[in-house]
Amino acid sequence: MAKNKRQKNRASFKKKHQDRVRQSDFTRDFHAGDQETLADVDLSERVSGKGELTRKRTYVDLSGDNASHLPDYITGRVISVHGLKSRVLGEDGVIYECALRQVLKSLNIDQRSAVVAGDHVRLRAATSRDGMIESVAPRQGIISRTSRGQQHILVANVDYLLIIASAAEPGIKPALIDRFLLTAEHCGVKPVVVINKTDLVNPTSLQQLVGVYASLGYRVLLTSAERNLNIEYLKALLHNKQTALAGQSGVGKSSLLNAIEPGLGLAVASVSQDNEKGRHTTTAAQLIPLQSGGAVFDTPGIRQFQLWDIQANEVAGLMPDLRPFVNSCRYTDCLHLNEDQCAIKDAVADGKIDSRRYDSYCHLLESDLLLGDLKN
Ligand SMILES: Nc1nc2c(ncn2[C@@H]2O[C@H](COP(=O)(O)OP(=O)(O)O)[C@@H](O)[C@H]2O)c(=O)[nH]1
Ligand SMILES: [Mg+2]
Ligand SMILES: [Zn+2]
Repeated sequence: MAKNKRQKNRASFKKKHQDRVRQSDFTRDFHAGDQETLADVDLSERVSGKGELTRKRTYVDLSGDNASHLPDYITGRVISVHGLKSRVLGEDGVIYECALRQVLKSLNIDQRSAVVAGDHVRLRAATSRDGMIESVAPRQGIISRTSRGQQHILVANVDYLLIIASAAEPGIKPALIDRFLLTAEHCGVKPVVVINKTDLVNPTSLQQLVGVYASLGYRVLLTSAERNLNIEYLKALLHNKQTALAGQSGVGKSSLLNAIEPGLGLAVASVSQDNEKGRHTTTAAQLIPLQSGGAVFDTPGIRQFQLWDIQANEVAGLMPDLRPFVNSCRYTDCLHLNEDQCAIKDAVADGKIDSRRYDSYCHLLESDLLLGDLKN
């Protein structure tokens, strides 16, 4: 049976999650003239003190309703959710298979995702391995996707979205990176771009792309899991952070994690066939605690991520390079596609906006958000 005296543990558990988070509108400070080096981007203060307050609130909720005198309550973190069962890593280090209290199921918490990977919960242990989730703390930094028009939260309480691409095999797809960046902006989660497999290309071929992202204030990290390049840097980045991974299959996500923490022993080179018969047939996210502190979320669902509630006219505002121009178009409802006297198209023509980024914008708008509308 779990014990009663949990206060101390609870306090130390809390500490891990007090990292400051990014102010969601930090990129507003961006000016087209700011040319920052990669190192500057990394070191610059792009976070605010907002996180500490909000995160503290999370814990007041966990412990603030007379839980302390009730026996056998344990706080924990949801590792994964499978149907009605959740695996929860308790503060005592035990993994509990948990059911969800009926009242929670019926509560409309964040649009039907009653409990998701990454949630901080309080559970009542029934046995040494089973328990019942009694409450879910308010969430920070959620990443969600849409399925049949409904929002599904994939992970909760994340600090970073680590967007992993590969320089080759598969070749780099900047439009996909842009799409994930938009996801991060929209979800208010700080993005970091990792370009792996740099051992397969001449690094100068990446310079232009990396330069554009760096100038937008996005942190970019060039890695090679194979050659152990920048692995220590990545490790330091993930230290004590809650990080969701995004990136297509084969770019080296598992390889990078294994390089950071060899003990993880994640399967490498898994192909999509494996997924169909393998352990994780669904898009269920899984939390992987790191020894160094912090955790990584393997989130297969992010691959099919859809921009669930972004309006077409919001997209430019979520792109830091387009944002400064959106209010200068002739039409207030300008979508910056075929309209005349469009400040964004002018800026592209003047070289103030990278034309590839603008192409990404157009593609995203036409393929994802407007669907067939434009053709009618
Ligand atoms: N050349 C090279 N190959 C890599 C690198 N990282 C991973 N790979 C290979 O890429 C394949 C896919 O890696 P994996 O980690 O399973 O990718 P995931 O699907 O994103 O998890 C495997 O064959 C790895 O050995 C790298 O930095 N350089
Ligand atoms: Mg993998
Ligand atoms: Zn316009």
